[in-house]
Amino acid sequence: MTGNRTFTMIKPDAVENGHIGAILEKITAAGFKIVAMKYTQLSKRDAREFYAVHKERPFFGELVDFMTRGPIVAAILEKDNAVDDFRALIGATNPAEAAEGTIRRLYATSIGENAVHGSDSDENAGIEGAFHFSGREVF
Ligand code: 3AN
Repeated sequence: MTGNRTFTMIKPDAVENGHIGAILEKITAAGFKIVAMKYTQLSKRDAREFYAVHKERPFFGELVDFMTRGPIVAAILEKDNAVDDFRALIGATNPAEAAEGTIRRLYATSIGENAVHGSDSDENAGIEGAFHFSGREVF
């Protein structure tokens, strides 16, 4: 059985480029309900913890610098089959390979600065949502 929640961030590049409104419009038009949302900025410590699975990758330092350089929008989204449907809506990690009409194809500039995050499993959706929101805010 697949879960009905996922977690997203509109990343600093998309915020800087003025795409918050357009991205939220795509998300809600695709049938996702926004369960919780906040405009915030990650500290280096937050970003290192959030992306800890990537800490051995060569781009880790770059990823942490990028994710902390400006504000983000963090949100928990609800829809049937939320994780997979949201990954389809955002498109491939590399915007050059992302399908036509996907959020990354429309708004991302590179593999490193790719506009949005989407959880890759139900388990990670729960962990990532809990990282950014307390139970009181979410339920
Ligand atoms: P996704 O975000 O599509 O799940 P992951 O989990 O492979 O992709 O990568 C997490 C984040 O790390 C990406 N969103 C991107 O910002 C960054 N990233 C991935 N690959 C690279 C790369 N080759 N160079 C720079 N940053 C990268």
